[in-house]
Amino acid sequence: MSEVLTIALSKGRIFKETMPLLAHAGIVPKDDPETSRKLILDTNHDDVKLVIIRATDVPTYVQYGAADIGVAGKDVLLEHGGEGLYEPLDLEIAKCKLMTAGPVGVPEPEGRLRIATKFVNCARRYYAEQGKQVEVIKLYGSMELAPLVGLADRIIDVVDTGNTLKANGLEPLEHIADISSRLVVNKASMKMKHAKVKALIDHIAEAVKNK
Ligand code: PRT
Ligand code: MG
Repeated sequence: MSEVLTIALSKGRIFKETMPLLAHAGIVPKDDPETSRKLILDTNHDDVKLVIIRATDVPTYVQYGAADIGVAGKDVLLEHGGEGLYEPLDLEIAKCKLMTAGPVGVPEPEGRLRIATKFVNCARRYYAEQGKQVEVIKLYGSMELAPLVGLADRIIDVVDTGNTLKANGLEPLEHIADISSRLVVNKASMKMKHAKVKALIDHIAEAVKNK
């Protein structure tokens, strides 16, 4: 059998928005991860498999070569650091913005700010660039709650419509980065499986351009 190409994806918006791009490359999964409990999905090609994992785990799988290719949000890549990965293509999907946010109309308090976020590396980097002293508090979800209960002065999260912030009495403040999902490739796979990887990147690039 020929060498297998493994593609790492998360369920939800990334899976949904990546499927048309993969379809353009002739790749169609045999199961739907929203209804199947399988973590490894076969496709119409015997030599292409999809692994379905948490969004934040995609760079790790690709970095260690457990997957050859992955699709990850730039937010996740900025936080991971991108070590061991090539990032050859912006897929222009799952777009949003990485922002700071805080309670509506509440000015920044004096002294050391408390920042709640799951993006702790991004937060440290951002405030260091601003020359501000901050305490970064790591959370795994529902960041919007932190300022409401006095856990933090500000949060850093991805924002799309802004409705989640608004529903919780928060407003977006500073723009840190524009976010979209990127194709990432394991550095060894890029060499060892070059023809296959290159063909896939080219097909997907064409699909992105024609969208
Ligand atoms: O959900 P899970 O904890 O498993 O992981 P995840 O949230 O990292 O995964 P997923 O699938 O929700 O998001 C995958 C990627 O989609 C992220 O890494 C981003 O690059 C991108 N993306 C695009 C978003 C959003 N838009 C988005 N709106 N990721 C999350 N959100 C959340 C945000 O955290 C907030 O809770 O949606 C809420 C804000 O949305 P608005 O429209 O109310 O502003
Ligand atoms: Mg989510």
